[in-house]
Amino acid sequence: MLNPLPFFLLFITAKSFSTVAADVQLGSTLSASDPNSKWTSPSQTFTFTFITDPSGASSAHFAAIIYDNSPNIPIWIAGGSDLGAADSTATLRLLSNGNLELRNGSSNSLVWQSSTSGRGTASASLDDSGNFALRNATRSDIWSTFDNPTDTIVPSQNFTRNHVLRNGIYSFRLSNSTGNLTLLWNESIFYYNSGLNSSATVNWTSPSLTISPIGIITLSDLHLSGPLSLAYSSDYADATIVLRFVKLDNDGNLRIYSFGKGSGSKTVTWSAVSDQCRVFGYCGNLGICGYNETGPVCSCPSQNFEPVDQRDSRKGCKIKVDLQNCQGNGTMMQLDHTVLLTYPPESVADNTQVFSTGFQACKSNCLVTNPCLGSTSLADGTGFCYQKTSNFISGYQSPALPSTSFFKICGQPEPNPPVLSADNVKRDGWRLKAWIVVVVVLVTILGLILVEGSTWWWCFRDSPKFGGMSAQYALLEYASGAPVQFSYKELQRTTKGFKEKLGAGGFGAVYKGVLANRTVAAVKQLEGIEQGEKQFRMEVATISSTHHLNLVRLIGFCSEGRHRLLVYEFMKNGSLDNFLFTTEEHSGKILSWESRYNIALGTARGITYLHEECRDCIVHCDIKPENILLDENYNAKVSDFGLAKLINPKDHRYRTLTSVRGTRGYLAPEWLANLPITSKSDVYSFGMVLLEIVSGKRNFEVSAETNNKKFSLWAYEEFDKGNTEAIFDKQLSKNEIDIEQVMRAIQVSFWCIQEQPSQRPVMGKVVQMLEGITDIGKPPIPKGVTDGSVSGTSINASSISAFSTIAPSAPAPSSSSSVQTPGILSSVSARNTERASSSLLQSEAKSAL
Ligand SMILES: *[C@@H]1O[C@H](CO)[C@@H](O)[C@H](O)[C@H]1NC(C)=O
Ligand SMILES: *[C@@H]1O[C@H](CO)[C@@H](O)[C@H](O)[C@H]1NC(C)=O
Ligand SMILES: *[C@@H]1O[C@H](CO)[C@@H](O)[C@H](O)[C@H]1NC(C)=O
Ligand SMILES: *[C@@H]1O[C@H](CO)[C@@H](O)[C@H](O)[C@H]1NC(C)=O
Ligand SMILES: *[C@@H]1O[C@H](CO)[C@@H](O)[C@H](O)[C@H]1NC(C)=O
Ligand SMILES: *[C@@H]1O[C@H](CO)[C@@H](O)[C@H](O)[C@H]1NC(C)=O
Ligand SMILES: *[C@@H]1O[C@H](CO)[C@@H](O)[C@H](O)[C@H]1NC(C)=O
Ligand SMILES: *[C@@H]1O[C@H](CO)[C@@H](O)[C@H](O)[C@H]1NC(C)=O
Ligand SMILES: *[C@@H]1O[C@H](CO)[C@@H](O)[C@H](O)[C@H]1NC(C)=O
Ligand SMILES: *[C@@H]1O[C@H](CO)[C@@H](O)[C@H](O)[C@H]1NC(C)=O
Ligand SMILES: *[C@@H]1O[C@H](CO)[C@@H](O)[C@H](O)[C@H]1NC(C)=O
Ligand SMILES: CC(=O)N[C@H]1CO[C@H](CO)[C@@H](O)[C@@H]1O
Repeated sequence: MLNPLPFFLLFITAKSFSTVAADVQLGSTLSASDPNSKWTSPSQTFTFTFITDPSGASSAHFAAIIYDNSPNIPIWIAGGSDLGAADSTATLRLLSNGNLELRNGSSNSLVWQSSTSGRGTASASLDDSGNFALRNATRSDIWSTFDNPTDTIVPSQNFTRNHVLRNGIYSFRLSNSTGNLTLLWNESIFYYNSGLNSSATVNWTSPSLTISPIGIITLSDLHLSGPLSLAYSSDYADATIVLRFVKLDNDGNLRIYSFGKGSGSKTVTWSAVSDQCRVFGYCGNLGICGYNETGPVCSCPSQNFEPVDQRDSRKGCKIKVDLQNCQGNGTMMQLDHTVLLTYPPESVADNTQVFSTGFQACKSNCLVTNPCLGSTSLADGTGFCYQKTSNFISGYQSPALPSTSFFKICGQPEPNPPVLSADNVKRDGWRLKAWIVVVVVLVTILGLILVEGSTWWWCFRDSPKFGGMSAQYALLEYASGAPVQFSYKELQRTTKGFKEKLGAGGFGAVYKGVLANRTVAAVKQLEGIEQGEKQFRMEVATISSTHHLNLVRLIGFCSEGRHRLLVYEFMKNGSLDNFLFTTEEHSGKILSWESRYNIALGTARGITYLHEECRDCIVHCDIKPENILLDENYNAKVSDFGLAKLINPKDHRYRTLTSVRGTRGYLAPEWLANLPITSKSDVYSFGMVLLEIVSGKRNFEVSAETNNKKFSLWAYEEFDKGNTEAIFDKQLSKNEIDIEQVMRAIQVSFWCIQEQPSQRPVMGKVVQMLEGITDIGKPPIPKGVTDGSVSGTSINASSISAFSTIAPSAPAPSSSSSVQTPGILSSVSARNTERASSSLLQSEAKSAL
């Protein structure tokens, strides 16, 4: 007779294990040649089986855990996608000693193993979370795929600082000290290092990164009361997404992917490095990264070089004639709009690697220096020259880059054949003209400086009154671009006691002044600044170190007691709004389409420089027609950049002012939704301005003509109907309009005002789109403008939700310590702004120059 007790026990055991069922028995085998051999999770969400190379590059087989039986979504690969390649008869065995082994069928050679033999493995199972674990008799994990990730993280997987994602030469880790997300090339070069700016307040003990099921990358720690959000996927909280995961791709970028139900394909919803060419070594040694219509492209610097592998341009290039066999015949080959990135970065302290010199000297110095393989001359006003001696050089070419690079070669330079298109030819002609203008302007300015300088010196050399000041106005100081410090008295005199007011911006009133050397200047009296003297000077230094044709130049400053003033170059033609939104009586002020297009392009270039190319990158935060000034030639110059950081967030006056600005319709939705402010917020504002440049109407204007809808929304509807003519300014005469340019501008503006920051292009891309270098797809409807009118200083909840898709249940996205004061403007905390500008821009931009 059966003893009832063991039977009962058996029953209990089976019952309690049924939730984790689908156990894999020791001795089980998966075989690549049998498509039906697989281990599945209890509800069949995940499957452990053999797949063929997901990239399609080879015929190799991989033992992988895949999602939803879909071979193109492997979330874990035995040995990783580089070392785990096996043949078509390979097997994966869970041996009775507890080791998991992948062997090639042909040679029986070991490809990969879990190294868990003799550690008491009693069972193994694949869970519905996607984790495959080997467990001992008391069901404690001995080894698991979550603890040994390859290149992917899925929700419910904890990624700690002991873990690494790898793909090829790239790896991803959490920094031990700061909890930052770091991406490395060859285990040594950081090209992305970004996280929360809270290192000062958090002592990380066990930081752990997760991708939440609604699509937010969060960081948790024992010390924190709750997880902190680091990155948002563009479709976060979208309920139709069934799986999200973070993956380190083989191009070195870390991305969040979404997999929608029934869509069968994955989409990218966030990338760590927004500019793929900024991924170190993306194009290999001596490869140059640039963009064509479809994406990043790798090429060789010139025909003096050849690809290492004809079939894979990412493998890099080699020089055809070795420099060592070239005594005396070396020359420098010039590449415009190119920077060379090397590792280790040249040390600014070492004046043989980085120094200030002219363009020609930067070229010739390298030619006579050994070892020097190339050099980069920055044309951003600093005149810095970087000498490249490293044995790994990675280049980046973009029409928006103001720098020129040189490669040392043997013999005559043989440039790459130009990509000839009618468009290019037109642009080249235009460029030549632009160059002539630039040269003429420069010569004129130099002449003027000399004449004025010597006249001035002649007049005042004997005047003791000016003796003290002359040092300040020395030519040398002007040439170095250092801002001049003025006394408050001096500026009072200059502006005749602040008499002639030019306007009142968000940061204070602006007055006209005439400097001692008769230069007309605009003097801005800052309000609401409570920063210390030192901080103010630092910001002034940052602002004045930005030199660009399309940025208003800072001449000097004053910091005395509580007075804080900035002195800018004076713009004859005032701000753009005066020209765009004029009434009939000033019809003399209508701008031609050509000027408008140049203003749009100039503005975009100025902002690109602020975002991507200057040394301390800046998010403007307040782009609007009032802040775009025009010189006598109607060149656009962006003003008021770098000021957002100076304002004390506790100053209520400023808040009020900001909220008034907010009503003007240029603020990106993330300002209202308390999301991090990034350079993409500027892109949004630029998009609104661009639409206004085309239409001559305020984007938030509501009238009967626009069916009582906000202009920007109505404009999209007309555009969608194909009725673009309705959008552009009636005051422009039809025959002078370049319809192709207008169409481009309209489409670009709709891309820029997309609600999701990640859908908006970066400014560099905007420049390329406007120039017609990059194709522009049809923009989707910008949801953010569908509702509208945010009025007054208070914004009600309904208008916030209309601006964002955050479900009410979604956790409030918060930075560690942003001040949670009631009212919408708590989001405009300087901290947010600072984080935006530092984490997203500096880390990328500074990584490898
Ligand atoms: C196993 O086979 C694959 C595909 O043929 C091959 O690439 C790999 O080098 C082999 N590995 C070993 C260890 O033999
Ligand atoms: C299983 O592993 C856990 C943790 O390592 C250990 O405490 C336990 O004793 C092990 N059980 C057996 C049966 O070895
Ligand atoms: C991840 O970490 C959290 C908190 O630290 C813990 O509750 C959870 O069980 C962990 N998940 C896994 C799969 O280890
Ligand atoms: C962080 O520290 C842990 C344990 O000390 C170590 O295993 C890990 O490799 C370190 N990670 C980095 C990125 O240095
Ligand atoms: C990566 O680093 C190792 C050791 O530092 C070096 O030997 C190797 O050449 C590097 N790889 C490349 C592609 O430069
Ligand atoms: C972090 O650690 C340091 C040194 O152990 C300690 O002085 C400091 O108070 C800690 N900070 C926090 C926020 O716990
Ligand atoms: C852009 O470059 C890629 C990679 O070289 C190429 O496959 C693609 O066809 C190019 N696209 C265009 C429009 O030239
Ligand atoms: C340098 O160039 C000249 C003319 O092209 C050639 O005759 C000479 O052999 C070259 N010298 C070397 C060292 O290559
Ligand atoms: C006049 O003085 C200011 C301040 O030093 C300087 O920036 C400006 O270039 C000078 N103008 C001329 C024409 O020299
Ligand atoms: C703009 O500048 C030009 C050139 O100095 C001048 O002729 C024109 O009158 C100015 N326009 C306005 C509206 O001030
Ligand atoms: C960590 O990230 C913050 C913010 O992104 C950045 O300011 C800081 O420099 C990073 N830390 C390191 C060590 O690079
Ligand atoms: C780079 C950056 O923005 N760092 C700031 C982080 O926060 C501390 C104070 O919390 C500031 O002092 C840093 O300047």
